[in-house]
Amino acid sequence: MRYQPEPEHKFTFGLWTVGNPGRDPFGEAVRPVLSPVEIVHLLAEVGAYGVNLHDNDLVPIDATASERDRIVRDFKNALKETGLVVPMATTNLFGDPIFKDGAFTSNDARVRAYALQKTMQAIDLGVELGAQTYVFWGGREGTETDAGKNPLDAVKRMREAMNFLCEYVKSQQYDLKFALEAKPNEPRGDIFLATTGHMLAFIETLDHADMVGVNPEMAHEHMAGLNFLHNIAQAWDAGKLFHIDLNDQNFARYDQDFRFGSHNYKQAFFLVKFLEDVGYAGSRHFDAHAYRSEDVDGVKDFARGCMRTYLILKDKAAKYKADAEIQALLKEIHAEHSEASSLLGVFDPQKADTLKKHPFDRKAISEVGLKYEKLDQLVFDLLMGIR
Ligand code: GCO
Ligand code: MN
Ligand code: MN
Repeated sequence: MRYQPEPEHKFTFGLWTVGNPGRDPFGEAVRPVLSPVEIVHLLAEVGAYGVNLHDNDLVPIDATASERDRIVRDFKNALKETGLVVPMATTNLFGDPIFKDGAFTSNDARVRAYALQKTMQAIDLGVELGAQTYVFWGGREGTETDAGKNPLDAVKRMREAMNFLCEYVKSQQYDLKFALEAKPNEPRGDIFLATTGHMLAFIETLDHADMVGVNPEMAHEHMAGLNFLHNIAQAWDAGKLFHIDLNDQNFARYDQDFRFGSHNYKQAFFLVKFLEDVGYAGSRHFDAHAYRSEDVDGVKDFARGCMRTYLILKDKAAKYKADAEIQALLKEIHAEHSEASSLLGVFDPQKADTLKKHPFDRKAISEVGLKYEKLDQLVFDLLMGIR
């Protein structure tokens, strides 16, 4: 069957995504709360490859040691039965009231220490389940007023926590990488390290920068009005695209977490095309949830839709490559001007001298139209199934 998800596509969902019962700040749950075991079976039914989790999506924060062991055992059995894997895990450092003013950036040393303790335990759990990527999303690491918290302290505390946890992973000899996920706001008024670009710069200041990359989320960059593809390209160029959260969202809105491709077809297309072109080999993780209008069947429609859309766009990307008219236009647009390109590249004094004397016909160069209108319309036709 066409557009059928296969394990090789590495489609994953969080327990919290398909498990989202539709609760929001204005209303109660509209769907039953599914157990982790039920969610694993649901994901297997729709054809997902893996399931990711926060510590407390699986083990309640107040569980005793024996409860924990029973829950983890049942969950592992469900994984075994279905063949699903757990490629990524993370810590819930935002749900419990103790984190009301952040975790690693809290002003209270007791909260910061508890956050480290909770994360070390959650890392142990993730590794026990087979995770090789560990995500950090600092949902509560921010402010509503800058009166209470010093942003300079916050960045230093965040660094201290990351350095501590990298050392912890090394001391345990875990095969685990960290992926930092940015979001500009919500649930805090402003969240520190607001975009993927901020995260990339921050990572370079860490003691073990090689262990740490990013987990960019499409909706989060769109909330900030940014071009997701550009940020993904920069992360890829830096060798830091360790994980990705795919979803969708109208620009400049609250965190909508819509089904992948539900809103911005074109951005989603160029993103899929990029991931496939460069050979991104990590999980395609859908961090989204079904509309609040849906029941459990609607949740399955949502999950199938995320994967189907990805595969349709992947197919469109292949068609783009095979389309003679599009390729001819691209060839024209990217035509080599060898006389000029020989003057570019690595500096040498001779080259600089030649370049300084080289005549450029500014008028002739600028008079040529670039045909992007034509190309973009061809892209539209392709996406709409006209070509
Ligand atoms: C959000 C975030 C989260 C994180 C998750 C894993 O906006 O709520 O995207 O879903 O991705 O907590 O870190
Ligand atoms: Mn989100
Ligand atoms: Mn996310």
